[in-house]
Amino acid sequence: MELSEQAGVPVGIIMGSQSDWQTMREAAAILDELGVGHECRIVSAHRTPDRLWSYGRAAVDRGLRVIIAGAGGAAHLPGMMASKTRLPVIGVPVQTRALSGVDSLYSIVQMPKGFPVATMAIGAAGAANAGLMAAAILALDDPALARRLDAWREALSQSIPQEPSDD
Ligand code: RP5
Repeated sequence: MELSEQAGVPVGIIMGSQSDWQTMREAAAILDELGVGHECRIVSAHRTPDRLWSYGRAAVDRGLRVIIAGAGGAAHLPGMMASKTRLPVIGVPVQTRALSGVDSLYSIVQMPKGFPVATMAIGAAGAANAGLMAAAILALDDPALARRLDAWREALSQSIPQEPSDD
């Protein structure tokens, strides 16, 4: 990855491993639906710490505005990224086999004062909500995106039936 190149997209989706993509693709799918540009990268706090550092250091200058970071187990990626950039970082705890993602959640959520991570739910729902949260942040100064997000939310509400069925 050439970090001197401009990202040209507002959202960076980063994850600790290829194995996180099945979860993190939910964030990318929501951003696709809402027409929000994003890039996806594997950046591991433990396996590629130099990549983490250079991604975080260059993030603002490359034009990124929000970072979504997903990781599992000893999930230090979101917190370390938050320590390296002032951009809002949204953390997604990836579900793990050993501890069902509670390990990921605890690794992400309990940040020390000064370096917040907006922590989502464990797993796919958390990843999708991370995409929605990133869109909501960007919609604050993007009226067209705000309208698309409102319409997305309304469509979801309309899809919920009034009564349960046996099907
Ligand atoms: C973390 O370790 C990753 O975020 C991933 O969730 C977990 C397992 O990684 P793999 O062993 O599948 O590459 O760093």
